[in-house]
Amino acid sequence: MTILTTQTAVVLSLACLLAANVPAEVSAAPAVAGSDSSKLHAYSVCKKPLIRKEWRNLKKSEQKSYLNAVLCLAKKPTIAKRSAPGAISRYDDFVGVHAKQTPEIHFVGYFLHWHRYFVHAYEKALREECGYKGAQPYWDYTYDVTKGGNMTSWPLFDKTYGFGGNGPYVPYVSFIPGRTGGGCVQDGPFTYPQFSLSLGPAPLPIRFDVPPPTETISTSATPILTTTTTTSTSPVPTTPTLPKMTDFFPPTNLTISNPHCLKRDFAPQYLSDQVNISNYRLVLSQKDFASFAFLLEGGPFVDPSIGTLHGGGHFGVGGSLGGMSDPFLSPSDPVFYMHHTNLDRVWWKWQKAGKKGERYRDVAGPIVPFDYQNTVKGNVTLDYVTHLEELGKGAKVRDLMDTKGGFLCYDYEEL
Ligand SMILES: [Cu+2]
Repeated sequence: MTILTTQTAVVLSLACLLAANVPAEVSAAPAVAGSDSSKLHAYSVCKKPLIRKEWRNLKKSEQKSYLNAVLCLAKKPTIAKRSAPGAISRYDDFVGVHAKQTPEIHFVGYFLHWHRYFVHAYEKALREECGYKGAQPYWDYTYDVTKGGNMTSWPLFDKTYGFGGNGPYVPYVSFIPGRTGGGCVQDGPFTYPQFSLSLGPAPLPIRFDVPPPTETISTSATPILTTTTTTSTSPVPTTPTLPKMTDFFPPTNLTISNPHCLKRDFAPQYLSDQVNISNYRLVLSQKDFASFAFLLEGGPFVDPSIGTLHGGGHFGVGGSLGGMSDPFLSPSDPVFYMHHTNLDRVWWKWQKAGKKGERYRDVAGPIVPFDYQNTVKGNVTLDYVTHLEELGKGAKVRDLMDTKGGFLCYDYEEL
């Protein structure tokens, strides 16, 4: 046990404050490097974590101030012109940085870490640039899906104390069953032109119809990461062709400014098939990070009969034509942050359930997207560095493991 002198404590608190504004490399991380992470909180400089709450647990005044802060961000000028020259607002910056990095940050071992850092940067911008006093909230869709009812009747989509509802129905053939919208959001705070997006939309048709590489789909009910490789009779070893995000979805030209509305395309049946309580429990029951993250994120290698929380949230709200369903531009919909904060909560919950803090240092999964068998490169380690372009400097995976590790300082309140 380390006993801190008052002076050391002051220095550490200052370090915590500074850590919120400086790159993670200079945060308190070295203090835990190579140490037992079960003692991580003993070394932590996070004394007053922000408490992230479920949307319906916020007071009406808190809901209003959160929504107003998002609108404020959409009115502030961009700072991410290098990554996304077409960005106009600070809100666009987040859409642009996500879009730019989409080919590298999904279906990799640091998918959850990157999105944890990204949501943290967004929460920080809302607080520091738009005067928001609270923490980033989350949306527990499993709760709504279990209760049932029309999606537009759920608190998150309330037109006064929520994010507004669906777009009007637009006919379109897609693999998302039972989609009900597709047009511009009609009510609530995020209607056009009050809320205007500059980047995108992606060219249609979005290629949802591209079949995944069938030989690598696991058909087991339990996700298995050691999928068998196809045997080749050729004496020359060949590098397997891994899928790329752009095989499935067209990237957007980020140099063009094109002010447009936010679209939603609710797919209620799809949502409840994907994020129901049994899939939620299956994710949380995984024993190691590789299986947990693999199943939570979903994708073409996961048995399609198993729902995914990540895909469910995106396509359940975005259908085929909504902002949430474009893997590049999905932060176009402010609901993106409610969804990814919920995924972060699920990870937080899973980490907390580990013995002796072992899950605060458990990381795995490929560096190269879809390279689950490490045929191209190895797995992500605690020293792997990721960044957010203009929105956040390099941070080690190690610094993003614990929500109260010092660089990050927040906790969750559950329903
Ligand atoms: Cu993403």
